[in-house]
Amino acid sequence: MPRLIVVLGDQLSPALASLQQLLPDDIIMLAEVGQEASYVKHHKHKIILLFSAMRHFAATLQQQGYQVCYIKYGDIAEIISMTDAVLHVLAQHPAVTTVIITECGEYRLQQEILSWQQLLTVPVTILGDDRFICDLARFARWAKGKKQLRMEYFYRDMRRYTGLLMQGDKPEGGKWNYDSDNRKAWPEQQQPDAPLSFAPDAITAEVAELVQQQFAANMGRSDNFSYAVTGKEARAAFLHFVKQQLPQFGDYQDAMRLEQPFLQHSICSAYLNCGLLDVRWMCNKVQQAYQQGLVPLNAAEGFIRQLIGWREYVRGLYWLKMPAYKQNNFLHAERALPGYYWHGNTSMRCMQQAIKSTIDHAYSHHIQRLMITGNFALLAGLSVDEMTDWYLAVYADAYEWVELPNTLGMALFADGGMLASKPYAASGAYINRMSNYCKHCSYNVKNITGQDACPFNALYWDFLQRNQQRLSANPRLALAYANWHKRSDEDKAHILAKAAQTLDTLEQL
Ligand code: DLZ
Ligand code: SF4
Repeated sequence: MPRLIVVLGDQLSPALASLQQLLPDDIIMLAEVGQEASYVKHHKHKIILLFSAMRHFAATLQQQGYQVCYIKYGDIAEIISMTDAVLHVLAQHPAVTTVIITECGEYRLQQEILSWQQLLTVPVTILGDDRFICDLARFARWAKGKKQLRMEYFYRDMRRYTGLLMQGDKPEGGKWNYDSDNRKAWPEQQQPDAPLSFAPDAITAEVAELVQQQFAANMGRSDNFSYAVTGKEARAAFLHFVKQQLPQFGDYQDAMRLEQPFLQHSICSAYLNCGLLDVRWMCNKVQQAYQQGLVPLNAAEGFIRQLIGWREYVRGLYWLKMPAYKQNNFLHAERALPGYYWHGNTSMRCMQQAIKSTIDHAYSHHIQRLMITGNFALLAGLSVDEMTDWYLAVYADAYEWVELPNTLGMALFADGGMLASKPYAASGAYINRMSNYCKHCSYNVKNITGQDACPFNALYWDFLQRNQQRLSANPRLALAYANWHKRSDEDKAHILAKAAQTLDTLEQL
């Protein structure tokens, strides 16, 4: 008797729990549906990546002899949601005895899937997603009774649990974390190696055409797509990174450079988050490269921390705290997003660069997301709802489990410090230290007031002043507040007036 195995667009892993149970009679369903493709205005590259990778994944299963029911976008007008798709396939295959699905990545869709238990005439089995190393029960046990859920302690547990970069029960090299080595600015003359890119094949070209027709108004272009769309290609892209970029990944993790959107970053998060790459395989490759003396410890440790520390931690936190987490707005940030978040036309060179790479590649690296577009939103008090929707829409790697804690918690401090120990607020000086943007900007990073002053500067002080009641007790902000209070009343008034004027003319910056 066949069972129906439902595979979602970010579950494209042969080792997926539900596919591990596959029997010869079973039917596998993948569906391109309007609701998933439109719950935010996804970047064109994100939709092309998923639809093309889904079609390739389905074709491989078919070649292996499995029965796959694939619903293409728009082929059956009545199918709008995953629920519609499941009902449609069940009606076509009345012999199906049960529906099997691996737990999904977003609370919104989880609620829909849970409703199937009542809606469908056959039972529904939801399996845990063991593509993550830390299952949700393990995370909940770790979190239980803790006042603060600090990533660093979770990460150490994960190092012990996985044995990655461990010498017995001691961390490799004697320290858990080498981040203090990882803040170098990019050297003036150095040219980064490009990440591996892939010319669209016939399947991708067809999908790109579809996306151009159906999602014309969404961010990005459909004629410059170059992501991997199969597991094989994604593994090649990652191995290229390990060889070419990883050796210097640590050193320049936080660096930013004009017209260089990728630097030493892997650009593999989109592959990992839709299932084309496996986290354990990636970590083992990085560890091997370290053991073979091909990459230094600060690079290997920094990269592995992103995967088994940060990534697993935000996923655990998301499921532990949802749905209430999404309602947080600790700093009462409500201001509308200026238009340049969508088109990138701003004289602020740093913002223009971060948004340009977002438009061109559905990608910008973590420090651009945190310290440029995120920092600006934090300082200007931009709406948490609008910002979280923006991040979810514009990045090819974004699903709510990873996007929400990173945006709402880390970048916007809207959870009041559940995730970050302080707001990542910074003036232009930080951006100037970590990039060459300010040298090519019409604003002057040294000035706080005056016509040409860098907008980040007055906004930074205004942020501290207007949130004084909520933030001044934070010991990690003590120095910043002391510096603010040292200023004369006249000085403060000038700065706050400049910030008010900046906020009034936000759209024109
Ligand atoms: C993001 C996305 C998009 C754009 N389209 C689809 C789709 O048509 N079909 C599908 O199964 N999944 C899609 N996804 C990914 C889902 O939104 C994702 O599985 C959930 O957000 C849970 O992480
Ligand atoms: Fe950004 Fe200010 Fe530097 Fe211009 S001067 S690039 S606005 S930080």
